[in-house]
Amino acid sequence: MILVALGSNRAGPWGSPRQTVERALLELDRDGLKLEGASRLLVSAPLGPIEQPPFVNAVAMIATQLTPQALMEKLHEIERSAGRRRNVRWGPRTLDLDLLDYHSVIQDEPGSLVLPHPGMAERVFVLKPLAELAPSWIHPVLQESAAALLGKLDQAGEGAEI
Ligand code: PH2
Ligand code: MG
Ligand code: MG
Repeated sequence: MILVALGSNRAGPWGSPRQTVERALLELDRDGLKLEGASRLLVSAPLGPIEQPPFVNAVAMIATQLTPQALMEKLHEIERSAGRRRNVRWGPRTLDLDLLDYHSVIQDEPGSLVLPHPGMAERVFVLKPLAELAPSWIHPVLQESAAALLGKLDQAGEGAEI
């Protein structure tokens, strides 16, 4: 299973954050990528050190023959088409596409793509849509399901449906 997290909290060439995430889902279904499923779109308060607008988040399940690195480059290309400029770390962005899991591959070499995505198990804005899409997906390192990991987090006020 290949899982991608989507997030947007700034309007761009594809429109509002919501329109941007919807368009990104279409982009995940072309050019060698096949969209196999997606969660609903959720609105969540921004997590992190910077004051910024709320995010629209979702999680998608895709299929592709691309390697993890080639897929990551493809995701960056889609981010760029959506107007993403890489500047402030964790700052507002038109589109963020994070590779959460690639067929349960575990890799963590310095300077290379880390899989599964670090920190995903602590983030309601990732686990909530993931638990909706694939509740029995197992975190390759922690060996716990998306639903179980979500159950451990405080979800108060997070991830309202839009
Ligand atoms: N992404 C971040 C930082 N903070 N907060 C929410 N709610 N959703 C996000 O997608 C998000 C965030 C950096 O990628
Ligand atoms: Mg991110
Ligand atoms: Mg990212």
